[in-house]
Amino acid sequence: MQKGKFITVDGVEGAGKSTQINFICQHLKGKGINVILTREPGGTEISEKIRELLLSTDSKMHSDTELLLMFAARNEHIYSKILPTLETGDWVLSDRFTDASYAYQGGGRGLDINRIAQLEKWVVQGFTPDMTLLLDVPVDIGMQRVESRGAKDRIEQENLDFFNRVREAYIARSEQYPQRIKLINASESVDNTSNQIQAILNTL
Ligand code: Z5A
Repeated sequence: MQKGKFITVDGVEGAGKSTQINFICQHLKGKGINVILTREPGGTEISEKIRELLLSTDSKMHSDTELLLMFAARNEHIYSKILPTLETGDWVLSDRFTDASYAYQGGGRGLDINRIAQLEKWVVQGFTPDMTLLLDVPVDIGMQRVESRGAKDRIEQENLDFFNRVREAYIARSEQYPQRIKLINASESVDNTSNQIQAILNTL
């Protein structure tokens, strides 16, 4: 039985997830909430190994393999980390979750949404975040922010069209699930984004 709350943060590259996740963590801790920080793909020993495979530039990967590996990592993450933590009453804050598969593999790669939904039904089994903060930024702005970071991983090497499709898919999901997915304008300053997030978190 889930007791803690499950919050996810998602968005295109350079939207500021990592930056804002630290802010959210501090904000929740300040309210006396025990929260653990995790990420996808990753979060457990096995899922982090799958992440390495997924992001490595060493070899090409079939899009279906990519989707299946995302869900394999997610399966491990949910059942060995997220659910056991929520059962203790602690909260879980995850940098990305299933929405990313719809956005990147569905929108970006153009995979059939029904197949993603089938995997979601199998692996995630109706378990959804209590709240998803979707940081939205135009792709060119996001890319400029991460430009100085150096070597790109396998997915980061995709082109502008790919990331524009990813962004559109995220926005479409926020329109489909407006109660859960809170669309946040992340194109302004870090403080501006944090203020929007704080106002939303206070409604929880
Ligand atoms: N992926 C997938 O395809 N399918 C799935 O199901 C899942 C994931 C779960 C790894 O994710 C990849 O996996 C990702 C999607 C795919 N591929 N891509 N691309 P990740 O989350 O680990 O990697 P990421 O998307 O590359 O995250 P990121 O680039 O680190 O983005 P971010 O966390 O949103 O950005 P940040 O580090 O907070 O900020 C970037 C820079 O911008 C940094 O210098 C900040 O100081 C700066 N920044 C942040 N906010 C601002 C504002 N407001 N103004 C100016 N500058 C700012």
